[in-house]
Amino acid sequence: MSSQEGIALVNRDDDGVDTAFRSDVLAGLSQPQKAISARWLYDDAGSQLFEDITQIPEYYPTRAETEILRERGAEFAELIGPGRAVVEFGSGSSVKTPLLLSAIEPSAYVPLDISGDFLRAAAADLAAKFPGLPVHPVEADFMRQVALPDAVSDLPKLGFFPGSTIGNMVPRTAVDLLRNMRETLGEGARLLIGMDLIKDRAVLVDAYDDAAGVTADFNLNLLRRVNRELGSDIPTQAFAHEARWNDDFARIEMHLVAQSDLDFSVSGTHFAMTRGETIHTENSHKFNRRTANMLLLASGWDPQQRWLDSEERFSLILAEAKPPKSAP
Ligand code: AVI
Repeated sequence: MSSQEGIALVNRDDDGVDTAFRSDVLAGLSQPQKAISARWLYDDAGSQLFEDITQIPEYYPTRAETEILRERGAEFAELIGPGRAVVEFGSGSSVKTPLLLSAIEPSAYVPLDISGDFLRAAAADLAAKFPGLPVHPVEADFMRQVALPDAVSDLPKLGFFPGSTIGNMVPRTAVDLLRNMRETLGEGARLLIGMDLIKDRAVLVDAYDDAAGVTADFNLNLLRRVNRELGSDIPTQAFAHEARWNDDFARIEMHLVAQSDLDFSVSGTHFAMTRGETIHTENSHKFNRRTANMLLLASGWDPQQRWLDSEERFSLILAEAKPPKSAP
C-alpha cells in the first residue's frame, strides 16, 4: 500500500492544505459516529508504519499471501497462460509482484497508482528485476476506470489486486471498484485478487492490535497528520487505539477512543468528545468462500479458482470477466 500523496492528483489551497483531506476530516468529525476515511492513514509516516505492520508476528496476511504466490506458481501459469499484460492496482510490492511475474511469463507489466513517486520507484525496481519485460507505469486513481497505454491495448489482461485491500472498502465501494476494474481491463480479462478470511476473533483482533503497538502507532499517526497538516490541536495522547470485531459485517474496525472528555479544533472548527467516544478510522472486511464469490459475481467477475495458504488464513482468487449471460 503506498502513500496517497500524488502530486498531480491532489488539490491544494493557497496555504498548501490538501482540500479533500480537510473537507473529509471536517465532515467525518461532524457525524454522530465520528469517522475519518482510512485513505488518509497513508501519508509517508503511515505508509512506513504499514510496511512495519506487514513484518509483525501477529499480522499474518502478508506472509500467508506470499506463501500462496510462492507455492502455486505452476498452477497460475497453467490457468492464466503466457502473454498477458499484468495490470497491478497499486504500486506493487517488492516481494509479491516478482513472484507472480516469474510464474506466468507476462508480455507487459502496468502498475497503476495515484502516487507518482511510489509508482516510479516500484516500476524502476521491477524493470531492473525483469530486464526484458516492458513496464508501463500509469499515474491514476484506480478507483475509477483507467485508460491503459496503447502499447498493451491488444494484449489480454490479468488484473492483480493483492493484500486484501478490497476488504478496506464497504461492499458498495468494493463493487464500484471491481466493476471499474472490469471496464479498465476489458472482456476476457482475468483478475487475481487477495481476500483475507473470517477466522477466530482473537487471531483477528491481535493482528490489528499487536503487542509491540505498531498498529496503534499507525492509527494514532492519523491524528498527528491532522494536527500537522490542518492546523489543529487534537490531544493525541488522550486517545487509545482499539481494534474490534464487528460480527454483523464480518469486519475488524479500528477506532481511536477518547480517554477523557475532550475539546479541540480542526481548521478553526470546534469539536467536543466525551470519554469513551470514538473516531472510526478503518474497516477490514473478512470473507468466506460464499461472500467472496458473491462480491465478485455482483461485480461482473466469475470466480474460477481459489487458493488458500497452508494454515487456511488467506485466499487468492482467480476470476474471469465474462459477458453477461442469461441464467434462471
Ligand atoms: C492495507 N490493508 C489491507 C490492511 C488491512 O489488513 O486491512 C491495512 C491495515 N490496517 C491495520 N493493519 C493493517
